[in-house]
Amino acid sequence: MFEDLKAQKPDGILMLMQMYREDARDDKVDLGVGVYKDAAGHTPVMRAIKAAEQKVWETQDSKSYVGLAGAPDFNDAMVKLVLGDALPRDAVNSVATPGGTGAVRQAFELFKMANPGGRVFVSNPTWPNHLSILDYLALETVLYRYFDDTTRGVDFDSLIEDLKQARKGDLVLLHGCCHNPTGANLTGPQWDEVIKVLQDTGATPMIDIAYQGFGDGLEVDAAATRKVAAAVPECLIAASCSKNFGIYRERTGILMMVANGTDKGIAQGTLNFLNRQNYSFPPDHGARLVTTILNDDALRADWMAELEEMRIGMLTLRETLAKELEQRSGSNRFGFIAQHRGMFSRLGASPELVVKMREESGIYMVGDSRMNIAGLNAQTVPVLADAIVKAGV
Ligand code: PLP
Ligand code: TYF
Repeated sequence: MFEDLKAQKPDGILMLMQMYREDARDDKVDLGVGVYKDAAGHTPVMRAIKAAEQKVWETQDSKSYVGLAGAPDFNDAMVKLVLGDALPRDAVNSVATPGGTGAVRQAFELFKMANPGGRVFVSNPTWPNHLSILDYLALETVLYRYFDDTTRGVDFDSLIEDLKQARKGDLVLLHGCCHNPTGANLTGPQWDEVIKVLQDTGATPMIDIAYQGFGDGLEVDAAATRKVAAAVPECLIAASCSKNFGIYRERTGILMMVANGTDKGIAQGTLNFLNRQNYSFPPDHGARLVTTILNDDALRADWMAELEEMRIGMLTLRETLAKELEQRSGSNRFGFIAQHRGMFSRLGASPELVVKMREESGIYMVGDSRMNIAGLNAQTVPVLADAIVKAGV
């Protein structure tokens, strides 16, 4: 039977990683996969994670199963980190998941269980895995306009026009902060307008927040998620610990579900059921490290300080790149790079120019011209600026 299997479409970002590895040039620049890198191009284990690992190693006396929803103290700490005081704790149902992707997958499955005929509105563009998981689950997807190719900002009027087409029973997927792949984000007042549309249409929001702390800071980056969660009767939130704790391979994330008006036992029980069907108990090691950090004042302060160093470093790279491009192009048309937030910026170059920059200058960005800003350093910013101007972007 397996001979009937068809080749699956590979992930373009992971393919690019492979191409980069195979490129023999030593001046090549990796702006591909969304992994934080320091100035030496290394993805470090954060100091607080190292300390938490030591603490867990010294004190953990069992590796027995935890619970289907994951450790309660992990759930509490993460709900607090993401939602702050926006909602009382018992208004939020939650389960630990394998990474943010696990949370996204569980959220879509939950939606499909609750409303098999519902549609999922996703930004155009969005993270490719959103689309491929939706397609795999055979959920109807509706793209809403998001990015303005001219300004490289959010095409807000079109976004609102498209979101008004959603209705009760539809799911509207929003990026909580640091939009992947564009780097263009809604302002506070724009979020208020989106909330108004959600309230008017009755559509259910789902927020994917994978980069809290990478944009304008831990609190500011969570502000929109908190505002949405407090303003609507039902919502889903998928959060990842991969980036802000630097624990990519540990697979640590959480799905939160606000379901006012639904029996709490049924809401939480359904989340637990979905975990049980898909992988039973969620991974605990990364979750234990995160909990150890969030519940220890000194570790938490050190984690926040290192995260802030990373954020400021990326912001500085953005500003330097925008400045270097202004000098070389004699225009401020690249100013959007300093306005974008998070790891990514969509440059707005054609696929042909992306290939040209890769072949001629060894610059590896994703085919849609998404650049991982953390892939740069003081030496490679001018190299990239030269390549962009030389390619005629
Ligand atoms: N959502 C978005 C938008 C992402 O960019 C990522 C990135 O990896 C994730 C979710 C999930 O990440 P992970 O499953 O590694 O936690
Ligand atoms: O968008 C990114 O680069 C990150 C990492 O299949 C990633 O979110 C990329 C591809 C993938 C899983 C994660």
